[in-house]
Amino acid sequence: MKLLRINHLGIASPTLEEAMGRMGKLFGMEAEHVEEVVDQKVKTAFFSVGPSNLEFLQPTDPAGAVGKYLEKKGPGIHHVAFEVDDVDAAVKELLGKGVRMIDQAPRPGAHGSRIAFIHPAETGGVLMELCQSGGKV
Ligand code: CMX
Repeated sequence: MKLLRINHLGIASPTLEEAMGRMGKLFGMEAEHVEEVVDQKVKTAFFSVGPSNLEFLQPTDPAGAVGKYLEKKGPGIHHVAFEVDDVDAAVKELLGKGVRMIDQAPRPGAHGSRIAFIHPAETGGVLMELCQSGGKV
């Protein structure tokens, strides 16, 4: 597999309103896309930064991955997402190497993307996402 770019950094935030207000105040930026990803129990807001993005994540369920993260660690960088051209092949490749994957097959992400997470125990403590862009970011 080839990592094409950092598609986004995911940042856990108690509310999108607060995160969007801060981006406006600090950088004069507005969110380009806001979307609920039901499967992941989050609402997301995307800000484009050059070839990459910031994805703010508000939990919709305290028992979801971001809800639990906020409860334990507070707001901050939650994951890094690498874009690949074929996420199915990338997941198969990692599974074939015996890598512990959170997702055994890609799931739906924001912007029509398909995503799969590698367990942080395999990555030196950084939650890594592989994503195949839906063509919009
Ligand atoms: N980054 C790094 N480490 C993390 C982490 C994160 N974001 N979230 C949890 N961990 C670590 C914890 O520190 C803990 O480590 P230790 O065992 O060394 O203490 C370990 O993972 C287990 O943590 P936990 O709080 O018990 O949480 P769970 O095992 O229930 O879940 C994880 C952890 C990573 C498996 C879960 O968060 C997950 O499945 N994540 C993938 C899906 C996801 O994050 N979705 C939200 C974003 C969706 C989107 O961008 O659209």
